[in-house]
Amino acid sequence: MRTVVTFGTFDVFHVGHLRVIERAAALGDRLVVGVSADALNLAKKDRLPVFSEGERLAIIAALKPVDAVFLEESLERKRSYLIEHGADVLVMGDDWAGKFDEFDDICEVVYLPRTPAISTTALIEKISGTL
Ligand code: C2G
Repeated sequence: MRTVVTFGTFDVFHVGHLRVIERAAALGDRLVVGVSADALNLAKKDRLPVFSEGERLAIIAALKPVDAVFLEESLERKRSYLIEHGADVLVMGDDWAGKFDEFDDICEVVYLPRTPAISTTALIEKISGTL
């Protein structure tokens, strides 16, 4: 049983999120997703996500390729999350390329290319512009 773990905010869920989840799941037998907490986003990005952590966890947990979800409360706890969830592979988008190589002593680290031309920020701007 090869367990894949990935992390993300997944706010205003879109097809770029879906594609990375599908590609992550295809790298193993079981996919566990760490969804970043509202407080973590506020601290790191200076704004709260549009959808709350409870809503984002519910959306991710309902996806067919996802076997389990957990709340990512601290960026500094990645190593313990990986151990706790039995990661054989850590998958991140290539916006994080090289940033998690330190975990290659406990699991394989894979960076996947982002889906072009779609982002939560662009969607928020597009929607705000139409109101
Ligand atoms: N993604 C993608 N293509 C896009 C947009 C996003 O492949 N067009 C991927 C990202 O690379 C990431 C995942 O979707 O793997 C979630 O993206 P974000 O919600 O932006 O996640 P982020 O805020 O970078 O994660 O420990 C990391 C934190 O959880 C933050």
